[in-house]
Amino acid sequence: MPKPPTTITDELGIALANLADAAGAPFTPTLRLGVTGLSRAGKTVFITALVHALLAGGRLPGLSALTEGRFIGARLAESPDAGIPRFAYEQHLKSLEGTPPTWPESTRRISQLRVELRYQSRRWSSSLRQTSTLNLDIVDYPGEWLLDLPLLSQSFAEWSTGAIARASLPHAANEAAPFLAALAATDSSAEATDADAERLASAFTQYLRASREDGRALSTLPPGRFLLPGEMEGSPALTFAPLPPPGGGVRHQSLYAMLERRYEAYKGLVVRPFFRDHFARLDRQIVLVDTLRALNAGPAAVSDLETALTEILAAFRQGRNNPISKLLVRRIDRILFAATKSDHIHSSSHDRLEAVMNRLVAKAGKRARFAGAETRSMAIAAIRATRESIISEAGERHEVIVGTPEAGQRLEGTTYDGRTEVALFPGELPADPGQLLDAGRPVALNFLRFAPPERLERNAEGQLVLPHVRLDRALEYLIGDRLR
Ligand SMILES: Nc1nc2c(ncn2[C@@H]2O[C@H](COP(=O)(O)OP(=O)(O)OP(=O)(O)O)[C@@H](O)[C@H]2O)c(=O)[nH]1
Ligand SMILES: [Mg+2]
Repeated sequence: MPKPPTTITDELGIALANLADAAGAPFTPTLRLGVTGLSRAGKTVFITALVHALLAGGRLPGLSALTEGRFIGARLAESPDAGIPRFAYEQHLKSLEGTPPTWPESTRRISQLRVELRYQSRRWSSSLRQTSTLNLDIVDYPGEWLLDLPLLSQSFAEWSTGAIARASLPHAANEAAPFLAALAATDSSAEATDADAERLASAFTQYLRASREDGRALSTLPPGRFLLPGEMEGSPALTFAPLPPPGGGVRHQSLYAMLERRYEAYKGLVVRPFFRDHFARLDRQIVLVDTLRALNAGPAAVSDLETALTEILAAFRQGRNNPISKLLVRRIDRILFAATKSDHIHSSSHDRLEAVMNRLVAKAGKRARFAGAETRSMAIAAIRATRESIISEAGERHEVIVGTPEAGQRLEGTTYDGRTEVALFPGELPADPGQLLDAGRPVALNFLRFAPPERLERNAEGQLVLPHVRLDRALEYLIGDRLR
């Protein structure tokens, strides 16, 4: 039985925060949307595109409040938490609209945005319709930090055993070798020294960094702050590494005991507050998964992604709410599993992409549904960077996508310069998603990263329209019922 991720004090804090939320906004319902996704999954782009579509009246035919003519409009509202930086919406949008357009930078700190949505409720007959308001709160954070959530229910010994076992797997041999060598040269029951701790922590960080390179695309390696330390860089809470538990008792002065204390400090100072303040108070969740990047890297990366998602999602509170639980514990009652960047493949393959997504989150989804939450899988692209076309070659028709690969992207000996448009046949996703986890039946796939779309259309008010794939349907699933 895994330990709960929170202590009783945390629970009290969470309940008080929920009560304060309720008391602070007695007349305006608030929906906290959790945008969950590993590093580079597409969280920042998704939030920017979603907010832009709401503010600028983007093309959202799947959003019923809009098609029924009940959606009045949206505006950015004052943030409810004075201590959290504001999501740099304008800056992210500016980079997407620039010449040439660029994707927003990878996120380095937490930020939040509140969007106020105004609509006419369906509950009233049209002559009596009143304007209602829903506050939509969205938090953005570096994906690396998400990897830490499973640590909350693991002791140092448990985490160490798991981390060393995975570093010893054959597919990790290259990147883990220096760390394993440093570990072999260490006596964990010897007197603790800072020099030893620093040496091990630095070898471990190198290993984490190497596993995250594109070709490997491994996902499950906490601690997240080792790669993005921020102002905590060099502090003891960030200077530890997994150690094999020593035989016999653990002496207080030993290296093992010191690293164990630091591991617990990391959890107490970094992970628990992050979880308590942001993840324990969500109403709805979209889980963004860059399925295609993992597929590109092969079966080891796919199975790694599956493990990471299952472990991370186990840390969330999912289930049905009743009026009391809504006030105190607050549960996530609806989860959308979204395969992102689906514009990297032709829409005729989107069904298969959704099947792959379903397979990756099968365990996590089952657990959530068992607890009473609703789930759905969807292939989406927050911003569509490609168009579709058909190429005939030697009598065969291929469904291709056309776009501009980002500068430096390579395929079959060609390195792209970021300006040349190409038609690409990325390969076919297998009908049986199980094949993607099977090293014996390799699937040849070629996905490239594309630059954001250029020459965008403008709507009647002169605002840019960002093309997307099913962003509207994702939005309808996540908030549609709250705009009724
Ligand atoms: N084609 C396409 N590419 C996308 C889309 N969304 C994200 N990307 C690509 O994925 C990259 C990462 O997207 P981000 O939104 O920054 O990812 P993130 O989850 O915020 O990543 P971190 O901040 O590092 O955790 C972008 O730079 C784009 O290259 C999309 O809808 N379509
Ligand atoms: Mg980001």
